[in-house]
Amino acid sequence: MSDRPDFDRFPELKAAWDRRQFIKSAAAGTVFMALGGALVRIIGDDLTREARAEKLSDGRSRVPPGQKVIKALKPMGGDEGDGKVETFRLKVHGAVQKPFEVDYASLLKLPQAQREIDVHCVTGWSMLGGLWKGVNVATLAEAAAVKGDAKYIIFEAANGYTTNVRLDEGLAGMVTYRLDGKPLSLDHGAPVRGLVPNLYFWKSAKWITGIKFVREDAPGYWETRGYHNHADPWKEERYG
Ligand SMILES: Nc1nc2c(c(=O)[nH]1)N[C@H]1C(S)=C(S)[C@@H](COP(=O)(O)O)O[C@H]1N2
Ligand SMILES: [Mo]
Repeated sequence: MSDRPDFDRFPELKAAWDRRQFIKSAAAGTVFMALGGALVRIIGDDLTREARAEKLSDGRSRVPPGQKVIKALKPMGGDEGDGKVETFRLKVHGAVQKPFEVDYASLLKLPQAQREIDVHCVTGWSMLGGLWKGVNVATLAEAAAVKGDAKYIIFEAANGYTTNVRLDEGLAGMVTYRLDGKPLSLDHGAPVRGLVPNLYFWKSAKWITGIKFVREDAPGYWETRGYHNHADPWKEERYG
């Protein structure tokens, strides 16, 4: 190869060169390493590599920069609610003409949605292609007759957790009680959690209790603790 340095003259460049070749072949997917005389194939991270090549309809890579694809959600903790369908209530309120509250049975009587939504955790993992069932935020907004001057949505959860999103981005979300056909487990927000696509996963409130439409933005739990106010994974808006 022509750009290979002359290692007799520049021995200090050898390590960097080897590393570069390694990274190039890793990007191509297959890595062979000489180990004690034998060529050993090192299995790359196929899930991440394959998904990286996929494009969303608007041309963005399906996997945002700096993310690694994993097969299942990781429980990331938080101050849990009681997880029970019997006590579940969701309040839809704020800048709306018809505020209302639904229990679990009433939530199931609203028009239901089933959507494939990728999630991206700020700590660096993504889970792609989960099939989430629930009710679209847009459905709840319509039922509540959101006022024209509402600009943001605050998702409210058990024990005071909140997260703020722009109105249009929140309206693209849902409240969900089922992932891949199974009820949510307690650590993932049972019985119902928020789910906001295209923003880091902390914008998806577990153990949801309310959706509040507001005129003024109000940074939430993580947003007031150093996380980015907007949280676009493709712009790596991780920290504020
Ligand atoms: N109510 C509530 N929702 C929450 C959180 C929380 O602490 N409390 N943590 C957020 C963060 S930081 C992440 S990464 C995701 C994690 O969801 P998971 O535990 O289902 O993976 O939930 C988000 N929703
Ligand atoms: Mo997180």
